[in-house]
Amino acid sequence: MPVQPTPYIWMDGDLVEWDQANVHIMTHALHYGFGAFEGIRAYETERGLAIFRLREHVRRLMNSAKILMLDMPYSEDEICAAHVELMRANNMGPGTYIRPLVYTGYGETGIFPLTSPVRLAIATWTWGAYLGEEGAAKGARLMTSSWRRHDSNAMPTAAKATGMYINSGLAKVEALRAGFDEALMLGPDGRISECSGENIFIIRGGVLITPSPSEAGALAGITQDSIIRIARDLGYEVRHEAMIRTDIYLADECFMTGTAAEVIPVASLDDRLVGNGEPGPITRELQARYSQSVRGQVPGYDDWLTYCN
Ligand code: PPE
Repeated sequence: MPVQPTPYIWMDGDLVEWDQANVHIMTHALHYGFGAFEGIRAYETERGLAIFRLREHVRRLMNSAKILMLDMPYSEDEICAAHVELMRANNMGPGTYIRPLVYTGYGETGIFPLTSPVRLAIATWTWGAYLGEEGAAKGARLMTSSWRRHDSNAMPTAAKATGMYINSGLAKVEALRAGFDEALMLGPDGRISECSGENIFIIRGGVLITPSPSEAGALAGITQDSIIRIARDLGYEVRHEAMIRTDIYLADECFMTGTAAEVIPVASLDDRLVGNGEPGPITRELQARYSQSVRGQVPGYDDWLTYCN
């Protein structure tokens, strides 16, 4: 579905009208994929709209820029303030998704990226259920992709870099064309890394298991981190462990986490039902608790929210 325009896009310090927010065709990042982005959500709370874990997202954006050796032209505080400014200017409401993007702009041409100006833009739009309402409610059907996730010595897997998403895009197309909802990606060693845009958890004997992002070459998900904290606060044991695909076939429960996806149960992998194929009770509990926490309805997680009013 096309994005519904919102009034403004923040571009290099200015609020630019949506239709005017263009770049030149000679923009370096367009040719070589040299950029990094974030996906952030904002939720309605009793105290008004709040951005979920804004500082952690901005920090990860700064870290991605550092890995790419891009000289971020703004400080962490300035970028956080720009997000709030744009949220207010666009008068955003529930279901808001925020996309900051740092990239090499129009300057010199050629692979060497560091002579291009570094640009920063932020867009907001309303984004509903990532894999559809049905995915969130009934669970997603996954397939193991024939595309391997990046080797972290070929692509810096700790960075959320734009060009790296060719890999996710190929896997997603393969999965959807084969009639599935999402792709599970293995790392170069054959162990489970992550999905095209989500981290993965299984539950076995009441214990939550998720691959360590560094070991699995997966993005260190902020939702993954939030779920680990929520699960531990609820008294569950959570472990970082390497996983192979049969661990999912034989798990009691399985779910994916991501900012856009939030918490989505996994119904099956490669046509093997996970459990009985229905979202499991712990997945349901965590899904509900996450949904309440991001909306400021659970005491103890207030440090996660940046209020926009
Ligand atoms: N792995 C990948 C590859 C990934 O892109 C994301 C986020 C995650 C894990 C989860 O990270 P986090 O959002 O911090 O919990 N994917 C973003 C992009 C989605 C898109 O289609 O674009 C997102 O969820 O915003």
